[in-house]
Amino acid sequence: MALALIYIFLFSISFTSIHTHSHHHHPLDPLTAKEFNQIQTIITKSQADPTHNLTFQYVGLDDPDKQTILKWHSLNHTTQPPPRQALVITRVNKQTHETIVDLSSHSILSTRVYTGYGYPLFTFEEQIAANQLPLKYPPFIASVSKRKLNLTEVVCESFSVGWFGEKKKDKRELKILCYYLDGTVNLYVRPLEGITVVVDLDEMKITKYYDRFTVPMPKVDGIEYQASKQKPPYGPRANGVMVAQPDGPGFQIDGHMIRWANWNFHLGFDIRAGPIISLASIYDLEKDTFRRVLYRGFVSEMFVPYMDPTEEWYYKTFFDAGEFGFGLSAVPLEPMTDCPANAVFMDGYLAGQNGKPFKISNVFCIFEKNAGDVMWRHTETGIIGQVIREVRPEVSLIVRMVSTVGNYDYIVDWEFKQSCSIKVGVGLTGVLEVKAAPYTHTDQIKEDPYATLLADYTLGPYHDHFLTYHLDLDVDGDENSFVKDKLVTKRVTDHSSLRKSYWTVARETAKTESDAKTKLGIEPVELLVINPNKKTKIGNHVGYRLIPGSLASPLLADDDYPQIRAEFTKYHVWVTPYNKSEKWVGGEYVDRSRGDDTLAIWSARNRDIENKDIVLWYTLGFHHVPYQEDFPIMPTLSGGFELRPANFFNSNPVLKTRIPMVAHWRNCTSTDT
Ligand SMILES: *[C@@H]1O[C@H](CO)[C@@H](O)[C@H](O)[C@H]1NC(C)=O
Ligand SMILES: *[C@@H]1O[C@H](CO)[C@@H](O)[C@H](O)[C@H]1NC(C)=O
Ligand SMILES: *[C@@H]1O[C@H](CO)[C@@H](O)[C@H](O)[C@H]1NC(C)=O
Ligand SMILES: *[C@@H]1O[C@H](CO)[C@@H](O)[C@H](O)[C@H]1NC(C)=O
Ligand SMILES: *[C@@H]1O[C@H](CO)[C@@H](O)[C@H](O)[C@H]1NC(C)=O
Ligand SMILES: [Cu+2]
Repeated sequence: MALALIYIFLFSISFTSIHTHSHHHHPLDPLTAKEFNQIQTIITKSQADPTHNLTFQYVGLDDPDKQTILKWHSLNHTTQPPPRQALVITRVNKQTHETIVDLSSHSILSTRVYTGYGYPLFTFEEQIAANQLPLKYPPFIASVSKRKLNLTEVVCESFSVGWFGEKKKDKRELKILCYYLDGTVNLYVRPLEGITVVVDLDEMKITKYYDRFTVPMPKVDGIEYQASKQKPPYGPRANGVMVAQPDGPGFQIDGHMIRWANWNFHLGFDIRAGPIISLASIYDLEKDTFRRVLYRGFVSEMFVPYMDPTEEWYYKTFFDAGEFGFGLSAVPLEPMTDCPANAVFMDGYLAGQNGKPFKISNVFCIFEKNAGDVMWRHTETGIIGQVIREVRPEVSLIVRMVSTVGNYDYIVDWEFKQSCSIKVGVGLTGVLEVKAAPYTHTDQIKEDPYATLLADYTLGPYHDHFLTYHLDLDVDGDENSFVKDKLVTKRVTDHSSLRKSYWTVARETAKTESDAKTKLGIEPVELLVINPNKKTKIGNHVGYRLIPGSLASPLLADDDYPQIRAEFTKYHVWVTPYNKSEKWVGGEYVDRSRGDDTLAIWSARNRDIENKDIVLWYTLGFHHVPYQEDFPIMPTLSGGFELRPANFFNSNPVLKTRIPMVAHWRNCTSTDT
């Protein structure tokens, strides 16, 4: 649920953003401000009827074909890059238009009207406009008076409405919920419960209004989170720690290419996905070459269903990437708090509803993390007269973005390690979406509240967060296979051992998509993407391993409407053959979608995936039962997963990793006597 407040942040001033220049665009670079302007002009000029209102719902790079990119990449970027093209999704005259614009020839390559059930992302501007409507709507004003509240202290926010079995094509709608400030900025914890406002976005007017009941407004005390507003007694204060890299960062950024330690990758930005990691390769010291690992990785969708089936809450089943934009909801990162002192920042650009470019300052931060962890160690005391100790501190590279989708803040980290793992992390923090209720003690609750009582008049409804990642692994080339190494118990039956049992590894190679669908946490299994055409010197297939984390399976019934739309959460892992148009697991158009364009549908074709260019889809999740300590602000709840080399190298790259250099305090040492 994107909100007006974020809009203000968007204008904040950039701090230490790096402005790197390279002569050529990388073909995967996100669209620039100049390109957004160019697209806006081309699309506006092409309008058949200029009296029709035109809104830009999505503008992003239409990435070139993978083989074209790979060829260009393998020729060391010496050839002409493929032409820059953009995908533009607009709404004109109540229709969704999909246009491909070629930026080198300034022309429209193709255009079509999408007539399916779903709708594109919401723009900020239409949400802001919709949020203002109740404040001028007489029945709403009457509801506010009836509750003896002050209209000037009311703010409203937008929520997507989902799909619940309607047969006729739905309208583009939002539900608007309103909150009461009156002495707080923590608006989400003070809802005007009982009121539902439905806005038709094409007409931009209220089409339905219900005020079904009144409950007490949650209290204003105890919900303040701003440090400046806290009153004594205070909690403990930690001593400061200095993070400094006086010799500068150990990575290089050239445009959007990032080079650090043994890693090399491209970092893109998209309003739907947020960060996109491309062409991640690792330098193999022994082979003296970069070897490919991950062609592309990004958050494809985030599904957040709430478990309260009542009239005011049942529809809350959000698809944050496809409806609100994970990147569109990104907020500028603050130096020293969101990211450490040694971080560098990158800005992001997007198109506003009018198509004009818009900057999000500091949308990414990039830093070397040296947090006192150990990469590896050993103390050897087994040799008489000697103690051998070797330790390598863990230093890794982090790329971070924070997406604040209304009340929730998601901290998205991509971490690159010198051990050649990629760790993907997500942190959930921010403010719970709460429900006002007439309770001040659990003893008063007689029926299932679908929630935890968090404070007076405040329930925290149960819900889930599922994040599905698109992971196009290209392990040492694009032809890969997905294998499951099952750990199986064997009985010793021939008395050859005093043992009665042991476990061993039974490899299964997924031949088709249905072989690959995996529910984890039931049987022990190692999941790998291997290159069946490449072996290490000693004969193992080179591979990368998925170490799953934050496992959660959907608990909704398969035939429940939100679950039909989110069927991609049914398995933790899916594998599909690479297909450029299969990017968004919930479908290209997610708002009001009906599940007819999801990963589950694509995968039902049961295509061959053995020794093919394949894409791994991993869903991590959290079942969230709120606790009192999640209120009025939620300490970060973290999860993630790891992609770790598995027989990828002939010799372990960590052996050659050196202890970090000693930092030089040049200016201090000279005066320090
Ligand atoms: C265009 O938008 C304006 C402002 O929202 C509205 O007054 C007008 O009716 C719209 N025009 C059409 C053709 O939809
Ligand atoms: C690209 O660069 C690498 C390393 O510098 C070199 O080995 C390779 O031959 C180059 N390839 C081409 C096509 O120039
Ligand atoms: C309503 O709030 C405004 C400021 O937000 C304040 O100026 C006004 O006095 C309030 N009115 C009442 C009746 O409390
Ligand atoms: C790629 O995927 C789309 C959507 O699932 C499908 O319509 C199309 O036929 C696929 N293309 C190929 C070459 O399989
Ligand atoms: C050292 O001091 C000089 C002059 O004050 C300054 O320009 C320079 O940036 C400083 N170097 C470091 C590493 O702080
Ligand atoms: Cu939650």
